[in-house]
Order: sequence, then structure tokens, then C-alpha cells
Amino acid sequence: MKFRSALGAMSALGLVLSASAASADTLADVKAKGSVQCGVSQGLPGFSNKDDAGTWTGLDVDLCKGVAAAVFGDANAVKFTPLSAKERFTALSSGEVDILSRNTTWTMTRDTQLGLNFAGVNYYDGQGMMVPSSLGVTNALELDGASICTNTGTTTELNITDFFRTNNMGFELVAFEKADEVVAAYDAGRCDVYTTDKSGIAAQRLKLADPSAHTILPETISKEPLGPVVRQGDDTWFNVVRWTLNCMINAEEMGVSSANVGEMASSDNPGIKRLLGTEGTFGENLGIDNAWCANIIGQVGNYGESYEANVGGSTPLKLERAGSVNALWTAGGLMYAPPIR
Ligand SMILES: N[C@@H](CCC(=O)N[C@@H](CS)C(=O)NCC(=O)O)C(=O)O
Repeated sequence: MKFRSALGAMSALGLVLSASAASADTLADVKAKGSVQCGVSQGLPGFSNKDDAGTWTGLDVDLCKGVAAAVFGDANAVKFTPLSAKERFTALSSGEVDILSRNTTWTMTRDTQLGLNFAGVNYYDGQGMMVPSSLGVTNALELDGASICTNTGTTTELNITDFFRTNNMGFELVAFEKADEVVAAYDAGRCDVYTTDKSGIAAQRLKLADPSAHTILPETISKEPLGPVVRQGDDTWFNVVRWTLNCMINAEEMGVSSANVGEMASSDNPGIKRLLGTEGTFGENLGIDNAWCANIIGQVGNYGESYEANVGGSTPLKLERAGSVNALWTAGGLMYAPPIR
């Protein structure tokens, strides 16, 4: 009897669990509320940053604007929620945001223990270290005994610990939740080293009193594939986010940009026809308009346009793309999107 009722309770629980997984329909919820809620950083130039007029810009912001363009045909149908590294995953799991697009590294633990799905990679990064040039340090192996400023709730903390232990070096972590506190502490001389993703160093360095007085060490101590994240158990929404990124990368590869998307609409190229929705039902298959990708490209741009506008060689971050892992695969890099077909 006891066994039977336990089984009954278990199957009832199973029903509840599968019902909630089956009912997760973020696309329908987003359509109903009229905008996409996007979790971003609290201010990381080039990736997600708010200007004085309250406008958010950046590579991670463009991904969310792309999703809004795909779903609503309006890249501005998006609202932003600034999140610290520590609070970001709870905000996504609890439904406070629909997407987390916030320089977040795809790791196995985040996939398997947090119930999240990474929809792709929009920036391949690795962790670096910055020191005041006055220290005279030229490589990371000279840092035995150093104090290190970093953010809590990040892969950064874990990697730096691995690196110092592996090299039998002593160190002291000085960790803060808010990224700007980390930068301020480093700038005030409370630690010898500032460590984060190399793109983050390029961005946060701009906030120092004298950026030119600091040196970025040559070592890259980890892999930090950064990308947009959604909740597990909602493949429809996962597909919308994943294919928004793939649309932007494929458009660049095919030479379709915000400047020529209008004339490309009459192209005879079958790949471009599928990309722009003049042939096939690729948008419909995602649950959105067939012009989904044309709207992303027209309103936000292709991946290369977004990269150059936000983090590329002519921006303050100066993250040269040519010859880097973030180049298209056709140019020797890792940016490779599956085909729209
Ligand atoms: N990619 C790493 C680090 C992410 C991270 O939070 N980095 C800090 C330092 S660049 C940051 O985002 N700061 C900006 C902010 O919190 O607003 C991770 O996913 O754990």
C-alpha cells in the first residue's frame, strides 16, 4: 500500500513536471507582452552599455534587438535588465528575463547544473590579466604572491585559481560583486592584477584614470566562448534565439548587410532567397514571420557590421577581428553558422 501511494505521488509529480516543461512557451509569452526582456551587464562598453540618453548598445544588445526584429519586425521591441554576474542565472531561471545576453561563458556546469541552454557563441574569448605598467611585470609567471581583483560568480575566479595553483604560485583574491567596484579597487591600487575575459579587459580599461599606464599580459589562460542563454525545456524559443545569431553570421558570409538588404530582396541566389524569406517558410517554421532574417539584417545588421560598430578596430575597444578566432570561417576564424535550408 505504502509503495503504491509513493508511486502514485511520484507519477503525479512527473505529470506536474512534464506539464510545466510542455507549457513553457516563451515565444507566445513574448508575443503577448509585446517585447523581449533581455538580461545584460551593468555596463560593459562594446557588449552591453547604456549611454546618458538611456540607450543600450553593444554586441550582446544587438543580439537581443535581433530577436525583437525577428519576432516583431521591430528591433526596438526589447527591454533591458542590467544584472551582475552573480544574479544573472537566477534572473533567467526565474523568468525575470527571456534571454541572457551578457558576456556569459558557455561551460558544462552551466549547461548541466543550471538548466540552461546556450544558443551559440557570439564572441570567442579567453581570460587575460592586466597590471600597472609601473610593476615592470612582462608575463604572468612573474606574479607569485600577487593580489588579484576579480568579479564573484564568474568563470574568472575559477580559472585564476587554477592558473596560480598549477604554477605553484601564491595569490590573494580580492573579489567584488559589481564589476565597477572591481575596476575602482584595481585603479585605487588595492590589488596588483585585474583579471577577466580579454574583451572585458579592453572594455574596463577605458574606465581607468590613465588607461595607458596599464599593460595587458600576453597569456590567455582559458577558453571563454561567450553567447546568449535561454532556459532549458523550451525548444521553440531556443530556436528563435539560436537562428537569430545564425542569421546574422550567415548574412555576413553571403555579403548581405543593412546597406544592401533592400536590393538583395530581388536576388536570384537561392541561398539569399532563403535567408531573406523570399523563398521557403523558414520563419514560419520558427513560429515567426518569413521576413524574420531580412528584418534582423535591415534593422540591426549582419554579424560583421555589429562586430565593427561595437568592438572592432575602429572602436575604443580596438578588438581587431582580422586574423582572430572571431573572423568568419571563410577568413580563417571560428564564426561558422549552419545553413538556412
Ligand atoms: N565570461 C565570464 C565573466 C563574466 C563577467 O561577469 N565579467 C565581468 C567583468 S568584464 C562583467 O561582466 N562586468 C560587467 C558587469 O557586471 O556589468 C563568465 O561568464 O563568468
